[in-house]
Amino acid sequence: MDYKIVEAIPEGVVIRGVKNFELPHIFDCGQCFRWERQQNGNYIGVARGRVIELEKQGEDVIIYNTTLEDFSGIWEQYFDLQRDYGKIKEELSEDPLLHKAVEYGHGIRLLQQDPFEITLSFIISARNSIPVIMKTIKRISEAYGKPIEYKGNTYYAFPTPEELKGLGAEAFEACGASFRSKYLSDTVAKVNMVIDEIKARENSEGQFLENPVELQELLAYDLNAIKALDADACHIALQNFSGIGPKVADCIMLFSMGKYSAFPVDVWVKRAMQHFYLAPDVSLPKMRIFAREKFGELSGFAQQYLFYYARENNIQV
Ligand code: 8HG
Repeated sequence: MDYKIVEAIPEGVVIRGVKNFELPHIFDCGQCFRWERQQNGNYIGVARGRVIELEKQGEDVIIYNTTLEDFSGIWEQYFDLQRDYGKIKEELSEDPLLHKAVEYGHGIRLLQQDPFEITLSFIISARNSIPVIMKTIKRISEAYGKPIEYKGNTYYAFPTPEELKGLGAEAFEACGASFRSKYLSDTVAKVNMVIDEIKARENSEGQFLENPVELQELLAYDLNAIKALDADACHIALQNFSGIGPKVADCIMLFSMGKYSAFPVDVWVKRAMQHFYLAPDVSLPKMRIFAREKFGELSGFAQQYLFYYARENNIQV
């Protein structure tokens, strides 16, 4: 556990005695797209249908615009505060090469984000840059998500599957998703198919178990069922959606499904691996296998320290 206590204050909550928690490391390390740095160094973000603002003061982290109830129901888990990142960093730092990247991003934590939002977000990430990914997600949210007022500004929640139901590719094209638009409308349709089917079956008791083949097909696109699979099965299942290859599947399972053995290899991680460990001609799948054998259940954490280090330092090979 990486904090001591949490207390209510009039503006929100304050988490005291927080360790391994640096706002720029967490929000600028590539895992999330809906957090914006403010001039005073605070970050305002939209997550789980809410807007919150974070400020770090010494060993305390203040969350504005929230309650103790939401802290224990949402934010404690979202910020992965139960985990001891000191222990993870200690283990990873045994490797002298990784030590440098861990030191650099010492306040990184992996957020536990929403699977539907992250699935669409990382479909958008394919062959894209982070500022453009952020802009596209913002436009989709503005067009279809619920408005939320905070400090005189309007923010927009990421839309639910129901709010996106029936949209064709052109709707996502209008938000800037370009060639990924078809993948988005396809994925939204499949997720809604599952939701509708589960609802229908709940209404007609008993039928649920009578059609096992159909049920299997259905579960193939059920993000909750996919999240419950083991890491390798999860990685395969996510690639049933269109627009999801090995790299995007790794990001989705790492950032929203708690699969910490995932090791997404994008251009930055590739450069970092080449810089620290490998010859330049190793293929991406081989790099993934090498890293997962080396870092095991901590692969996802190692990947995040490497990604942040490589991107912030603009390392070239
Ligand atoms: O956290 C990330 N890890 C990896 N490996 N790749 C990422 C992360 N975040 C992120 O946006 N990407 C992808 O990297 C998206 C995009 O293709 C590229 C931007 O540098």
